[in-house]
Amino acid sequence: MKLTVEEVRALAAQFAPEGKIGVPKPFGGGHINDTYLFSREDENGAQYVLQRINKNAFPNPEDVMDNMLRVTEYLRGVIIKRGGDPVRETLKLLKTEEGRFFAIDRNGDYWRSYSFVADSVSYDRCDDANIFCESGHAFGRFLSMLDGFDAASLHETIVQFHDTPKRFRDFHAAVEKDAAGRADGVRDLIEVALGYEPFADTLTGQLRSGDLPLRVTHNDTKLNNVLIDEKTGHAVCVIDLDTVMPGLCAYDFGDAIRYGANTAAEDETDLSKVRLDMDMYRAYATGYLSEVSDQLTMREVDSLPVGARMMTLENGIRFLGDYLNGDIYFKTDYPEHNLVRARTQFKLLQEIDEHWDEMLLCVRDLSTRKG
Ligand code: ADP
Ligand code: GN1
Ligand code: MG
Repeated sequence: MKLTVEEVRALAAQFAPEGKIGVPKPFGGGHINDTYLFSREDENGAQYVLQRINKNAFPNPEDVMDNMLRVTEYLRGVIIKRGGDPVRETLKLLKTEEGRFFAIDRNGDYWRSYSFVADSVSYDRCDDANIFCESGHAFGRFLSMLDGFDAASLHETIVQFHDTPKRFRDFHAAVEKDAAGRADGVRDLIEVALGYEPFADTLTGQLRSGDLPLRVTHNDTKLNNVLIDEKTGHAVCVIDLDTVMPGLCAYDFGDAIRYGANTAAEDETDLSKVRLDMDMYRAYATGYLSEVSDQLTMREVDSLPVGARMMTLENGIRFLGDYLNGDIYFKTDYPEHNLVRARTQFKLLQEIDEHWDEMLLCVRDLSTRKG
C-alpha cells in the first residue's frame, strides 16, 4: 500500500535522527527504484537521496546494501590514494540510529539514504560528445578502481542479470504465457527478436571457455547513472550501484553505447530518429579505453562492440517480454511504453550491424593508443 507523505518523511528522518528535515521530493528518472531528495535544515539545507529499493527487481535488499556498502568503502580508499575527493567521487551511505544502512517500511520495503552530490547533474539524454566521453572515463575508472576488489565476495543481486540465453528463456516463457493477451499484436517484433537468438550465447560462451575474464562490473551503465560536475563538465561519480557484480567489461561498455550513442531517446516513437551516432561511440570508447586499455586483453577489446550488440538485444527482449507480461518490471508511463522501448532497441540493432566494422576498428585503434 502506498505510503503517505508523512510516512516517507518519517523514513527519511530515521537517517537524520537529530536533524529537522524537509518533505522528500520525488526525483530522478530511473526505471527501477523510487528516488526522493530531502534536505536537512540543521546542515544549511544539505541534500540527501532517499531511495526505496525495488523488491520485485532485488529480492534480497540486504545483499544489495552489503554490496553497496563494501564497494563504496573500497572505492573511497582508492579515491583517497589517488588524491581524489572522497566526498564527491563515491556515494556515502547514511546510518539509522540503530546503526543500520536501511530502514524498513510497513510494506516490508527497504529504504536507504545517501549523500546527494551537490553541483552535479545526471543526464537522461545528451548529444554532447565531451560529456559522453566523460561518462566513458567514469565507468572505465570504476572498473579499474575495483580491480583489486574480491569479485567472489559480491552477492549476485539479480541472478544471471546479463545471461542473455537465460533472458531468451524468460522471453519464450513470456510469449507462451501471453499473460496480458498482447502477443498477437506484436508477432512481427517477436519474430525479429527470435531471429537474433543464435547470437545470444556469444559472450556467455566466451566466459565459459575462459576466453573472457570476470571482473567487478557495474552492469547498468546508462548515461543517467553518472553524475557530471555542473561547472567543469567532468564526470564526478558513478551511481546506481545495485547491480555491481562480477561481469564482463563488454556488458558495461555495451550498455553505455546502447543508451548514449543512440541519437534518440530509449522510448522514441519515431524510429527514423533512432540511429547509432558513431561520433558518440568513438567519444565513449576514447574515455573508457583511456582508463582501462592497459588492463584489458585483446579479446576483451574485441568483445566491446559485441557487448553493444548484446546489451541492445538483451534490453529489446526484456522490454518486449515485460510488455507481454503486462508491465510488471520496468516503470512505464503509458500502456505501450515497453513496446515502444523494445522497438527502438531492434532499430538500434540494425544500425549496429550496419556500422559493425567501424565499431570494431575503432576500439582496436584506441586500445593501442595509451593515455
Ligand atoms: P534506478 O535504479 O531507479 O535507476 P538510481 O540510483 O539510478 O535508481 O537513481 C535514479 C535517478 O536519481 C538517477 O538516474 C539520477 O538522475 C538521480 N540520482 C540518484 N542518486 C543521485 C545522487 N546521489 N545525486 C544526484 N542524482 C542522483
Ligand atoms: C534499468 O535502473 P535503471 O533505470 O538505471 C535496468 C537496466 C536496463 C535499463 C533500461 C536493475 O536501469 O538493466 O538496461 O533500465 N536496471 C535493472 O533503461 O533492471
Ligand atoms: Mg539508474
